[in-house]
Amino acid sequence: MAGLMAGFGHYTHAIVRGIPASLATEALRTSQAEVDLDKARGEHDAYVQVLRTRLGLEVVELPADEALPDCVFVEDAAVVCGDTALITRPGAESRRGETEAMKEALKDLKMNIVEITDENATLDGGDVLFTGREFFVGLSKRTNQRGAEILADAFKDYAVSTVPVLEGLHLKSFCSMGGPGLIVIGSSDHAQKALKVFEKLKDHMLIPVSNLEKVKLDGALTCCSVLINKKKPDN
Ligand code: CIR
Repeated sequence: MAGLMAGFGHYTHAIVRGIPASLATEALRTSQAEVDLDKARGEHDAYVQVLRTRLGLEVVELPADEALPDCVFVEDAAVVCGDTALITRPGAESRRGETEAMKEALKDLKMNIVEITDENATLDGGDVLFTGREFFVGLSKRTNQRGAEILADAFKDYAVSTVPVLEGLHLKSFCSMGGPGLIVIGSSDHAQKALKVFEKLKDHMLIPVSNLEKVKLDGALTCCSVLINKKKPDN
């Protein structure tokens, strides 16, 4: 099996997108909780600030699109690994239009673009976990086997395994990597119990970021940025 990808967990750029007013009323969701648009925007701004100032990333901010209520959840529109960007075909039809602006932004960053054009394939980035050595692709309500096969074709250097997602929206709704040795953890009771263990570790750094509004729309923290480690110069 291949070793850990060089530079895994190091990023130079992040692509994010603004929150349209339609998020509150029209975004897809499984809960009935009411979404406070101002709060959601406030939390999102604070999150983007963390990417920019605490993590030192160059942040590309795509404008919100009222016709795409879920567009802030950019993770689902592309999978970036090394210099290759796979533009997905989101499982929810209302979200398919989100890939256009993402594709243009990734082209501007001189990524090698691969697009899913097969109409039988669906893939949401939220179902794709890259460990630095291999990919795991969740087969969920949003992602199918054909989507996983196309991802395997796009990233031929890495093994790809599928994982059934029986509960929740995506594979990364319940697990995620922050980088080598970096654990990303949610605020649920069982996640907080696990956090108590991690707090005993030396050299850990906790940066709290609130996501209470977007979680009402099934949005996890990783869903709001596409992280890139760019080696090629822009021109
Ligand atoms: C949806 O149901 O598609 C959005 N409301 C939430 C998508 C969250 N995506 C993610 O965590 N990768």
